[in-house]
Amino acid sequence: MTMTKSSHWLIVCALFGTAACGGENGLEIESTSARVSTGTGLRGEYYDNSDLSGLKLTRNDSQINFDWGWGAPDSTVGADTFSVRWTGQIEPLYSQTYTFYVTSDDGARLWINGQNVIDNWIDQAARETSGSIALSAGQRVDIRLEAYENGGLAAAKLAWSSASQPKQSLPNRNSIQRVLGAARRARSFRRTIRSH
Ligand SMILES: [Ca+2]
Repeated sequence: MTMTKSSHWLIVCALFGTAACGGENGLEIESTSARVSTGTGLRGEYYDNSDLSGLKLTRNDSQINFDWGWGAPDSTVGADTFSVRWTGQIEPLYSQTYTFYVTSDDGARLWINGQNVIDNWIDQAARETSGSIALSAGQRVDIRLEAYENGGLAAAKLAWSSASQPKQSLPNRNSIQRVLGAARRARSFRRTIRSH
């Protein structure tokens, strides 16, 4: 991928709040070759009941890629009846139709930019569902994912893809690290130029 001054990369900003984008909870790097902005993940609210009631825990999740098995996400919620709401923002790299994939056990539902793209709020074994929405490059939109567990095994995973973006977990820490590395190299290169 060729980085240009106008390039944008995935932005995931926990809604602690939107100020996390470039704020003290986020990280923003400007360089001559790339604009990189990353947050700290999505805010996860963990509820002790399967209907998003009984809030027990709020934490930042850097990636939604959970396979809880027979267990619970935290000791404060029951292993067989809990639910989670994740909120934050994403910034796509391309002006394209994006497909979002949610694997959940049991049910889940997903909103992107206020639009309900996945509605699968049913008891089930782990299964992947998907939904699509057109997004604009560099335009941050809200994301909200809700999932619940109602007995047996439990899992919640989130990924996205577009015509130009292979399917990847969301947020994708590897991508962020790769771009941060490129930005640091660009800064180093600039210093090298100045010193000669
Ligand atoms: Ca289950």
